Amino acid sequence: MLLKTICTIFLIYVSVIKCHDLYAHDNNYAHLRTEQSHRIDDLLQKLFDHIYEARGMNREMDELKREQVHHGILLNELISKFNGMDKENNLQWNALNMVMIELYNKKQILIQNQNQNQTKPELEPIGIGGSCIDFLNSTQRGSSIYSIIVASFSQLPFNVSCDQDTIGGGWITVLRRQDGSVDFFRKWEEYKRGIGTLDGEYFIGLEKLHHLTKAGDQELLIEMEDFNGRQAYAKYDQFVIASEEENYKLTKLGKYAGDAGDDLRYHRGRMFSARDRDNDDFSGNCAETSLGGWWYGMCHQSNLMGVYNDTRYAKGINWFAFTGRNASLKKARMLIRTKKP
Ligand SMILES: [Ca+2]
Repeated sequence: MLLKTICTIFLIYVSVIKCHDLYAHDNNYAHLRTEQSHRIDDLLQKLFDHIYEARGMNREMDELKREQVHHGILLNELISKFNGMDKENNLQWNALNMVMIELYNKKQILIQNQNQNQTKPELEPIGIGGSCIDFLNSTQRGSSIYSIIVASFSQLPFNVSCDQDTIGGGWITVLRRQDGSVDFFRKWEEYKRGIGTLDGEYFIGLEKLHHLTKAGDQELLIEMEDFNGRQAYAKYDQFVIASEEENYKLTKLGKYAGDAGDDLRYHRGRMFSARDRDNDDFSGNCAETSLGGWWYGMCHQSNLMGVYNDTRYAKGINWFAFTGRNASLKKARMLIRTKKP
């Protein structure tokens, strides 16, 4: 009985323990499920958050893309407007630039005059004009070096040698031959730019000559002297040299006056030629055979840029009616003057 009782108690004890274990196990299981569920909830929440965030980012991206397109359109509009304004701006810029250059030149002249007044008070200010004739009444310096501006050539002034004494003055010296100190058998670019110095043997250069004469309001004076001291002159009431595109053609030559003979007439309508630029009507190159540069035809009646004191046929400084072709002039000058209206 006791044994039965003990057995019964033992069985009951085992059952209770078991039940307790089962209960505890059930409790743990429930707890785990709850924990798992929370984790899943957290994960889901985080996932939703990410999705929400991603959607937000997509919206921002779309907005950015729209803005980019909008800015692109604005930029294109600005570029086309800028291109449209380009020409107008250029004109305004050029005008502004010209004013700036003018101001700069005036400032330079003021500085130059100031310096001259400080160092050489006896000299008149040089000043700037468009031609030697502009200085006839403005200064007492007489024949000298002056600065002129020829706007079509450059906004910057350049110096010229003015003769204010011969036949009323106002002459720009274009060519001067006097002692053979300068070689005049040159290439095209040198005739274009100019040769020698203002106070010596000199040629002003075809480019300046073109710009000075293209308006057709210049008269031309040519003075000459031979080695026997004989003097003569030729004067024309119009003188025009074309642009380099036309090879500096002598396009216009006005009425002749003088006692040297009308020996530039033959060269009217002819282009300039140099040793490296044959524009003449001769089968050979007149510049090579006459050793100079001129408005050669076949080849010349005058050759003022020939070789100094060269008496060989047609190679010297010739003026046919005055020297023939076997004598060279001792002195020769070409001068131009703006005609009075
Ligand atoms: Ca030729």
